[in-house]
Amino acid sequence: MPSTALCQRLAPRICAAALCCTLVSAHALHIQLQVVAQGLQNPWAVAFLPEGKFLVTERPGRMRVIAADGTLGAPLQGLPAIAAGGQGGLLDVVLDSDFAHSRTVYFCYSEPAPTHNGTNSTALAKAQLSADQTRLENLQVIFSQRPKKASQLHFGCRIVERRDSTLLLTLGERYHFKEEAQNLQNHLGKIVRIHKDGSVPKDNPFVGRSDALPEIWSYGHRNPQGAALAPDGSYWMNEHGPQGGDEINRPTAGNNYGWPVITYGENYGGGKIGDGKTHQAGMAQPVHHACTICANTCGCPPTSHWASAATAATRKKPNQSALSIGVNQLKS
Ligand SMILES: [Ca+2]
Repeated sequence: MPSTALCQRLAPRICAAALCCTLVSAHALHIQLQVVAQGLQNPWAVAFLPEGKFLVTERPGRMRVIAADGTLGAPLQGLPAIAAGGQGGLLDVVLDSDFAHSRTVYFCYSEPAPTHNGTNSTALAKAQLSADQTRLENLQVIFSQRPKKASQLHFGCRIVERRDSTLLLTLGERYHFKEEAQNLQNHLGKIVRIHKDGSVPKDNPFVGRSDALPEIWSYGHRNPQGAALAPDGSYWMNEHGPQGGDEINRPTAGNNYGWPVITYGENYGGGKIGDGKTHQAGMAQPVHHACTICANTCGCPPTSHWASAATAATRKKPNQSALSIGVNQLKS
């Protein structure tokens, strides 16, 4: 495993790749990387369609169907307005568990304020992929992070459907507003749980509290950009921490994951964050923390039966145009 000192010397992306490789080798994963498509700009997420096709987002605001042989489809019609810039744009996409019948997809993105005042926030939308796979139909925005902020940073934006058919969406604290991750009256630095129609599940942890928003599932997050269900149905995520403090967490209902009060990292360029604490009563420790953990499925915990996890391995490389898919076949 790369040492902390080595990580601090290397560019984050290089270190991320090294850590991914190390995690893979340490747990006897067998990864075969294969370039399946080229000509994409900032590919950010991939969902696996029937017949070997791929549904891929590009951060500048495009979603495409890619054929099994790598042929790029034209950008789908029907997307909402997207505030592309910095870290923002069209980000995650997932298929509904009933996609085979409903053709429903969920995607999240940086949503501009309707007043065009330069602010934005993460939003989650649902739509149906048309039968000819050329457009999105019946678009509905089912969640918008509040408040909107004038920032191009820390959108979070990973969608996971739980086995109870609710959706979990990760939300960043927008970088300049890190203290708000502890404020239960907004959506900054939170994970929210909603029904597929956008309504709030009655068993969410803060339902009925006047001092908290009922959508919130967990809080105290920085920029959570990786999330997945483990084979046992438990929810795991990883989040970009400050320098040297990326985390893997297993968020459960109502828990506080500490940012920015506790952290293992420091400010970029040096200097402690807050009081420099790593522990505090009432705040959960990460399952794992490291200098750099890439925010995709290769950063998720190894388990005994990841049947066919895949990762868009290029999503953090701004100039990369190819989509590489790694399929692991875990033996341990
Ligand atoms: Ca934490």
